[in-house]
Amino acid sequence: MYGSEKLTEDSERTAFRRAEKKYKLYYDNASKKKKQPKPVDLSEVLDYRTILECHKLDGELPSGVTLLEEKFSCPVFCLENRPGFYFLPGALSVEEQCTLIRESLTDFPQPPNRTNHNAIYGPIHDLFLAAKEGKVLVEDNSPISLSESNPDIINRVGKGCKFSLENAESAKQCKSVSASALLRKLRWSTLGLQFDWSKRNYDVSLPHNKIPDALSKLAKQLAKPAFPVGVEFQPEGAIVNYFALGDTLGGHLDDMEADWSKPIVSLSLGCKAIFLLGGKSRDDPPLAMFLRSGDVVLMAGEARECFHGVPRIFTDKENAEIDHLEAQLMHEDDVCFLKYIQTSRININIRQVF
Ligand SMILES: O=C(O)CCC(=O)C(=O)O
Repeated sequence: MYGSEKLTEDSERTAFRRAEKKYKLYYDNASKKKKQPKPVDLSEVLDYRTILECHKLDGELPSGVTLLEEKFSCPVFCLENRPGFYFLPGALSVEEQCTLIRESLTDFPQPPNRTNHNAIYGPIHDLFLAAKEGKVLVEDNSPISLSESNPDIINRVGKGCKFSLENAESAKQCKSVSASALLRKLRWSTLGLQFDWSKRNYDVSLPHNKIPDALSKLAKQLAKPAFPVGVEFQPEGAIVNYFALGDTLGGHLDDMEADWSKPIVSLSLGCKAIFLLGGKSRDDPPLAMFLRSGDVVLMAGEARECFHGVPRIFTDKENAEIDHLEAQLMHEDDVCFLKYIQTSRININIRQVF
């Protein structure tokens, strides 16, 4: 979750912070022409896809990695020194990934679900459609001159202001920000029980819908490896994180749910990322692992007490590894989703709150 930890001088010195810095995107100043990402050594990043391929060939696994018996619908890896952590490589079909990408951009950010834009702009309906249609978000009853019409002005507008989505032409005399700029700045939306980031807690009094049935059913199925037979996951809340190039999710704990024996079910969509799984202290050196589109992570029990974060996403053709999505989202109705996901990553993490 965002905003749970401040970076102090001390945290700069922890093993977790050092790993974050190692993998974070920095640019090479040496190159005068195009900005070039600084090369990073990825040799220590665990790659469960390769581990699985090798295991199929020779039956071997790296030390400390185990594979659960084949009683689930997909392979499930565990780590001996991180009980409660499960990695399900490629657990989502390409079709499931595409459906979830579409929903994450259209349905999931719809009110009453809240997004990071709520605090400034109030609820925004149909943001993705508005971005596609080139609309702008305009403050009602507040004409300003054209020369002032830039995103800074919007940033100065306080809480509780009313905005509406208009065509660019009719917005010329008002404070405005383009819907496509807002879409690029969409960082999170919340489904089901709404999370109040200022109090870092769930606020059950906020209007909310149930977690969509299809997502709930999928999460129940995926969560099975983390449950004893006969006990079922009850999805009550979810956070959808949207990452663009250079975005990171700092090391944190997800500690606001009542029962930590219940897993967080975390789905990866779009560009490949590096996930850091630390220990109970920031001083414990974290393990780095690749998260690709379609991978699923479960964190339950002791793993719920482990710091984790995302220091890097890869949006370049070679490293993003989204060819399968590009092939599937070719239809003209899907081009807008494809364009978004070619430079983005979406994470949906589903929780049982009580
Ligand atoms: O993006 C991810 O894979 C992790 C997300 C996460 O840790 C969170 O939202 O708490």
